[in-house]
Amino acid sequence: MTSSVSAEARTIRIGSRKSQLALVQTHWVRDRLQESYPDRKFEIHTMSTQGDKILDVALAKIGDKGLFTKELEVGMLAGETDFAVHSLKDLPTNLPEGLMLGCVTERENPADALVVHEKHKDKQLDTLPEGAVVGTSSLRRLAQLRHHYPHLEFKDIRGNLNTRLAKLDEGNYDAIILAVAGLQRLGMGDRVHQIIPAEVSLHAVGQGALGIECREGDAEILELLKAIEDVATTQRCLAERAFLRSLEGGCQVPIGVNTTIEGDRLTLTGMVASLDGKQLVKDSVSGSPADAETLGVNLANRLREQGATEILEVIFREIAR
Ligand code: DPM
Repeated sequence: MTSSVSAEARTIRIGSRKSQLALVQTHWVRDRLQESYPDRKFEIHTMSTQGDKILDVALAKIGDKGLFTKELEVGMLAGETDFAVHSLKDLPTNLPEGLMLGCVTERENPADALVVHEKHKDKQLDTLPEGAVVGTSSLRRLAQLRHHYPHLEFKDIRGNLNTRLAKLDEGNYDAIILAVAGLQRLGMGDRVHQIIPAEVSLHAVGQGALGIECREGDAEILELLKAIEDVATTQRCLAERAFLRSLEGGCQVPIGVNTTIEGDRLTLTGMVASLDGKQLVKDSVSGSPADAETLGVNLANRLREQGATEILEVIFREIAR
């Protein structure tokens, strides 16, 4: 027995997807932790997830049960990694037994962005011509944009950000919709042509924030993660996730949210829409940030009273077809 063995802290192993965006995010987390704990060793382990492999099928059809997270979760449960870094919006609201949301980091702009083909550089969503083809695979973006702009056409688009931008630039689409946060993190913020206002498109639950998933009750990891936690973002995202969980909507249904914290008041706005955008129910609740999850559940109940259950039932049937 040498004393140096017990004195040396173990290396922390971080699970990440291999995509460019995932790696930028994971390096950001690693660098912040390294700054806070200069004496600890952090190591990144990359893995491919199902979502990285299936690129030709509409997202909504392949379901959402951990499409981008499952392989990372298996790694943690097997003890190969200690925590995983996700785009919070890709992390299901119900996690596998034995895992938990360890922390949520500071949020980038959570809004959606309109990115246009060069020929439309003087246009905005309002002024795109009749029949202009807008690329998105998000049913949430589709439903809300159809609701506000019934004269536009919508076409599925998959692939990573660079692939999508290339498809746009080649002229296959007049415009595409992407998260502002993803473009900014990849240093492509200049491609954001218009930040789509919340009145037009409510963002996805957790959009723009990173969620760190770890083993339940792993005290050492939970303590380390405190260094990168953002309390306000956490409260907002807990409200958003409770809302989505309560509606039993996965991340691939037309459910959108917006949250603000002003003083000691958290306001959560949420909406559920039909795929054709013709039915759209929307409401808001406010209360103490300490009651974030209750606020989410209350808003879900309100929307159910306004017809959200029926709208979602029709969508689940359509997706299953
Ligand atoms: C989820 C959706 C999309 C991603 C659905 C939605 C967009 C799919 C698409 C749940 N995950 O938003 O309604 O447009 O085909 C994803 C992106 C980011 C995380 C890319 C994006 C980066 C932004 C972030 C894909 N996941 O939305 O443009 O960290 O929030």
